[in-house]
Parts: sequence; C-alpha cells; structure tokens
Amino acid sequence: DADKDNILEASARHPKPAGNFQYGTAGFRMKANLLDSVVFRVGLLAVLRSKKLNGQTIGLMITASHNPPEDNGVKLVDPMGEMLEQTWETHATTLANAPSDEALFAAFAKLSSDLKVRMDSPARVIFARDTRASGITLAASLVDALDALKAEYTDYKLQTTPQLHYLVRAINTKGTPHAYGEVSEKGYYEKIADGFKLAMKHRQTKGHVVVDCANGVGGPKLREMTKYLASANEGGIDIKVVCDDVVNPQALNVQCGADFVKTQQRAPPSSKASPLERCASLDGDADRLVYYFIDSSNTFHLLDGDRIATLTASFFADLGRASGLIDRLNMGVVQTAYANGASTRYITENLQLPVICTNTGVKHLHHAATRFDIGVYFEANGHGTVIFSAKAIKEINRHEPRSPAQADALETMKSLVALINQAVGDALSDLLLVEVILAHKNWGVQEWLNTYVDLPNRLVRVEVRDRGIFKAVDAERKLEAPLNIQKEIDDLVGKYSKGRSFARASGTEDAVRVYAEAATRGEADELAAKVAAIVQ
Ligand code: 16G
Ligand code: ZN
Repeated sequence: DADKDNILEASARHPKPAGNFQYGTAGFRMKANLLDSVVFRVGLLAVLRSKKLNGQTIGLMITASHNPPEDNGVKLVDPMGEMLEQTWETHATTLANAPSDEALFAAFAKLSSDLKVRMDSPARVIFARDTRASGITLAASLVDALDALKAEYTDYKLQTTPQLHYLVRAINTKGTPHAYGEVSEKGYYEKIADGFKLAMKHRQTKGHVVVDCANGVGGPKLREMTKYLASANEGGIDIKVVCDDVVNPQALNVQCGADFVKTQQRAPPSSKASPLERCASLDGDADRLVYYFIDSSNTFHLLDGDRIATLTASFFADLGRASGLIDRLNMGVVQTAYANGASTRYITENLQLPVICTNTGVKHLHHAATRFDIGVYFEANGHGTVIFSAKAIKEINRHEPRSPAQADALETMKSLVALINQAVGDALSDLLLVEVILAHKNWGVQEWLNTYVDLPNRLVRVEVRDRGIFKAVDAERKLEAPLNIQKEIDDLVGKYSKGRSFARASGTEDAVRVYAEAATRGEADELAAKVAAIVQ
C-alpha cells in the first residue's frame, strides 16, 4: 500500500548504521552522527502513538541535555506533557534496531497491528530542538518520516525541553476545563509570568540572581521571559544572564551549567560571584536547575535539587497551614536514593511530611508524586517540579478564606499553580519558584543553606565488565544480583556512623555508580571506595 511504499522510499534516505540503540531513561542519546535513522524512526513511532490516541498531539524533542556539543538525542512526549509511556519505549527500541528498510516496515506494520492502531486516524506531532548544530538536519530527518505518513506537524524550532512539554499539554487540553495555557511560546511566558507577578504582590526579591545558562537554549529563552517580568524595583526580579553564548555551538555545557556545577562541586571558572551573591545554573535544555554561592570565607556551597525540594516543601506546608487547607490536602515529597540523607530527615522530622523514594529518572518520580495532592519531586541533580492533583486544584479554587492572612496564602497558592510547570521539571519555572519562596521568607542563600547540614557524600563511577549483572531493587537501594554482594555492602555500611551506601548500574553510561554518605568527609570517601572495590 501507499504507507509501505512511502516508508521504504523515505527510509532508504536514512540508512541505519551498525550498532544497537536503546530508548533509555531520557530517550535515545549518542553521538549526533549516528542519530539520523533513529530520529526518522522515532518520527514513525510518534505517528503511530498519535493515531493510537485518536489524533492527540505527541511531542518530539531533539536534545542531549547536559551532554557534550557533539552528542544529540531524541525523546517523545505524551499528550499531557509527560514522558512517553514506558511500554512504548520498547517499541521505539524495536524500530530503531530494524536492520534494513524492509525490516523496518515489517516492524512498523507488526506494531500497528499488535497495538490495534487505526491507520485512518489523524496523526499530529509537534517538535523542537535545543541549540546543537546537528539539530537542524535531525529535524529534517524527522520531517521526512512525518511526510511519509502524511502526519500534521508543527516545527517549534528552538525551545527548551520543558517548553515543548508545555506546548504539548496546552494543545491537548485546549478548550477543555483543564486548559493549560495559550498554545504558543508567548503563552508559556505569560502563564509563568502572571503567576510570578501575583505571587510577588507586596514582596520583593533581595538583590539579583545570576543565571548560568550552560551556553544553551535556556539563555535566549530566559532573556525572552524576563521581558514578561517587571524589573526588581517594580516588584519584579533582576536576573543577570551569563554563559549564554549560543553562537559558538562548541561552548554548550562546557565548563558551565548545572551538570558541571553539581558534579564538580564548584562554580563555573568564568563566574565572578562575590560572597553571598545568589547564583544559579541551568543545563543545556533548561530542565535542570541548581543554585550555589560562595560564603564570606570563599567556600563554595551548592544548593541542589534536594535543597530546592526541601525549600519548596517547607513553603507549601506553610501555605497549607496559613490558608487553612492543610487538613484537606495530602502533601509529600518524592526523592531518589541519591538524595542526601539529611534532606530526607529534614522533610520527615522537621516538616513532618512523607517521603517516597523511587528509581532514578524523572518519569518514576513524577509518577510517584501523583499519589499526593501536592507532590514535590526533585532529583538531587536539579530535575523536578511540583504537581497538583485534580482534587487539590478544586480545593484551592473553591476554598473560602476566613481571614486576610488566609486570603493572602490562598492567593499565593493559586499563583504558584500557574507559575509551576506541572508537565515536567522546568529550570525557568523552578528558578522563579525559588525566587518567590526566598522573597516570601525574606531569605538569602545563607538562610536557605542553614536549614540543615548535608551529610558528607561521595559518588564514584566504576567501570565493570558487564553492568547488566547488577540488578537493583527497593528503589535502587539494594542489589539482589550478583548474589551476596548486598550482604557485603550492608556489613561495611554498619561500621560507619550515619553510613549509607548503594550501587546501581547507570541507565545512561556503561558503568556502575556507587554512592556513599557518612558522618565525616573521610568516612564517606572511605566507604565509597570500599563499596566500589566490592562491585569491581
Ligand atoms: C537521565 C534522567 C535523569 C537521571 C539520569 C540518571 C530524565 C529526563 N533524565 O538523564 O533524570 O538523573 O538519567 O543517569 O529522566 P544514570 O542512570 O546514568 O545515573
Ligand atoms: Zn536536561
């Protein structure tokens, strides 16, 4: 039939190189020169997914986030702006690995029949890319697939990953009671900026915030967003954008950005931060955010995803109490095993909020957070957001405040529902969220840091012969295979005060990661080294 001829003909222009591809934690990611056929084939799958969902719009993002400039990647976004449903990840892997054009068509036809896709349904796809040089040609490969199957599509060109998630959700909820916002980049800024302005009524940010944009797409987009925000002296915000060179594609994520700051535990070498100056870093596609500062004795302090989670959770608990909604909404925090033990303890003991620990990867945290009416989730690396249940939105909207103080807290709560990108963790939205909270608490970075003391910790990467043999359970905190290894780790951990350690196979690199924390720096380092030795 026509589809067959079109797919075969188009696929011939996108031959598969040797190698095995896998749709991993964050989609396909590799050297950009290997991605042409992968993107083409993911395009075919996006069409199937949209048809399967009766023409709802599917998103496709071309990015490799914090990875080097010569890498790229592709991932799919489901209709409500969430990550692609997990069972479909396997289908993506199947299509990506079909050895020939004929095998590709056969796999495509089998999928559409197995999944009972009605091929006469409409298909709608939107896509965008980060600033990588390879993005334009990869987008053209995608268009080849969409044209072959006569799908409707819109190219949103340069966007942050969370902006694309926003657009997908806005399109699919348009005209419904759950409408998410205007379907445009402008609509995205307006929604967030309106929420911010309302939340900042009668408040002021202290000084300015310097934002390192990893020389990625976050730079121009953050500059654009500031046009929608008033300046600091008008109750707005003073954002100083740095590391925003998107002219030289080789600068992306190099010596700057959230991943650099988190893994190196230091400011970008180009930073001119003075003591107590508020600094933040985004990653290459602006879905991760960390803060940091240097203190008066020039010591570097990182305020990572755990700190953003604790700050946010404490603020929502405050607002819950102050608005009178606390008894009607259950709140909680979702973390991974990488969360510093001191943050978990602060949430459960000081804030008296429940904590759920899940596997690494945003989709796992997001899913767990739906169990709360107000679910705060962050990975330590800075990826996260807050999500509100339908019940929470209803309660917030219909609540009748009984005092001016309740009315004020309620208004702040409503403004944050608009400000927060609930589709996915969003560095730009999270940045404004943190700024709002600090302004409300009248805190600077030092007060924020003072809430609790992090346990010293160490993360090591261990090269192993076969990471496939490491099977983690219990939210990746324990290994069930290889046999007996966990007992060795437990015995070791027992010897350290406040000791905690785990090993898990990386989902993105060919290695095992070992994490350890303990009462002192020396003990944390020693524990990590000893567990690494067990794993090796
Ligand atoms: C991916 C995940 C990130 C996670 C990381 C873990 C998304 C969008 N990204 O980059 O959240 O922290 O993988 O990598 O889910 P690892 O498995 O190599 O430790
Ligand atoms: Zn990212």
